[in-house]
Amino acid sequence: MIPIRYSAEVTQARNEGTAIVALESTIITHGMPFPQNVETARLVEADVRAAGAVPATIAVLNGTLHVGLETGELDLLGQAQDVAKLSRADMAACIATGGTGATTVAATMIAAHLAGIHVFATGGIGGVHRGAEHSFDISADLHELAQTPVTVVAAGAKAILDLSKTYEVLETLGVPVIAYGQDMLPAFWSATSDMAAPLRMDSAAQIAKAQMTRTAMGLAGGQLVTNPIPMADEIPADHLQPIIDQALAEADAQSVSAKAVTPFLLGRIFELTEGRSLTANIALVRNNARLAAQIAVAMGELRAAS
Ligand code: PSU
Ligand code: MN
Repeated sequence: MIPIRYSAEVTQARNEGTAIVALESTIITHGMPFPQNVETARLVEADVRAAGAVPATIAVLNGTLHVGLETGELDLLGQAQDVAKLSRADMAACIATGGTGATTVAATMIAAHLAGIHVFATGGIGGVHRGAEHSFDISADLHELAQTPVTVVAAGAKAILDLSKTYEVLETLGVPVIAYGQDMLPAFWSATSDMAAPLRMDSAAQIAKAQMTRTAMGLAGGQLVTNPIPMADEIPADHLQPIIDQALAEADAQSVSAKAVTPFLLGRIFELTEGRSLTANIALVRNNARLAAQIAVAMGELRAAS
């Protein structure tokens, strides 16, 4: 009885057993400016297809949960004003009241799981904000990773966050954090950080097998795959640090709180880097889409072989 609509492409993939990769929509409505948001969403979908899987961009449109957006729907969402930012707490209410909302990492995981999709690509997950000991601002994305069986490919947690507290919470919640192809955790716009990754894997097949093993063992939850931004596109951490500090100070001075924090910080960092943060963000999401597609294809092959 959930009003759910699959795009034509996703319907066909479900019928034929083609690998599917979920994509979120908050990055479109709240994470990037128009028109780069729509252009990026299209490129990311094309990257998934080029790697042999089918993209399913997820959003709630007029009370219907959409799994896969048709061209016109993506255009509308990318330009719409006052779209809600949906997480676990408010997705059902949005559907029930006929609203329109973009899905965060947490809400996209829930929708993906409902649709039988096991892999999801985004830019960066939410996490523990700096100063969380005062604000208690910890993204619902972390708890979602602990309970919903979807592998999330991201370039790490966003570097605006308190990264060490974010990874401590993930460890406490029992979420596997896997760095792809390197020993250190990436830091969103930067390919590396000073933190060693809890786990390292070097192939999509290993990552696929790890998620399937978790599920077979009856362990709830997904995995976070942290995929470093390609070196050519990264912004070195020491260049970004003063800019992030300035954006954080401005958010504090203007009492920005709750759901508005992350969009405010991303927007200010875009302005302060004169667009460089957006170029990097686009490169890392596309890179994540390619890896997610490989993982989804590998899961399909493992399932067929078992
Ligand atoms: N990745 C990006 N840009 C974004 C996001 C992810 O490159 O804007 C979004 C995701 O939807 C994520 C959300 O779930 O930011 C985190 O918001 P919050 O910190 O309010 O939980
Ligand atoms: Mn928050």
